[in-house]
Amino acid sequence: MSGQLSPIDTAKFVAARRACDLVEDGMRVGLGTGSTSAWMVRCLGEMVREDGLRITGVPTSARTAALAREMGIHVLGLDEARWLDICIDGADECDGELNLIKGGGGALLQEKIVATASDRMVVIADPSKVVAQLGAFPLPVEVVPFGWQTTQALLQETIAALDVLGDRTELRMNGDQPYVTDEGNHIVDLHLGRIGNARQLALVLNQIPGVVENGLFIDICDVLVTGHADGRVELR
Ligand code: ABF
Repeated sequence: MSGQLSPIDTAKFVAARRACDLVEDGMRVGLGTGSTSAWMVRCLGEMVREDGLRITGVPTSARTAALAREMGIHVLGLDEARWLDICIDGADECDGELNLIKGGGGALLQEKIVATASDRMVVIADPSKVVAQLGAFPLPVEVVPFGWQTTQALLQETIAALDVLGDRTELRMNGDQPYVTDEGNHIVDLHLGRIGNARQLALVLNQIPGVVENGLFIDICDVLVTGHADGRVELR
């Protein structure tokens, strides 16, 4: 399969395929969102159809649910599955402590709930996602639609205050036409450049009225599977 793929898609496929080896018969599996996760769903579907793997898939977005069903994976909602054995999902950035920026695909709320409700969270990524410091990728923040531009202004003030606290965050937001999530909330992207203290920022952001969740996944990821265009794969 990797013969026809671009180098970046080969890297994503390799990571996704290796992560599927961590899935055992009978597991309840959180299914991530994004192009790397789509490779994982396809690989799991093949294992279900060809090898008789019996799993229950819990998707993190409507589009992942549709793909999983198309691949022949038995899909349940999180409330029916209640707790998961493993979650496999992509990321936008992953640092040396396996802390993540996620949500570039607009599914961060379901992704964070599913990832946290799993015994093991596995991130699958191409090398471009592995960074020394989080923040180059715009940080998605999910906010309720009511007064979302006011919430955006509160976010701006809060980030500016963090500068005073030596967090060295730079702020540029674009929210003219916010992305609307599966839950009907809005996504505001924080262009921070670099995040000095991701743990502190994750806590502060969710205290702001109107903020539902943010794309910083702190102490949630257990394993990083990095795929390379030459077929190599690394687990950490
Ligand atoms: C989802 O997929 C999001 O949390 C993340 O932003 C995105 C990564 O997409 P891709 O795998 O296409 O790079 O997990």
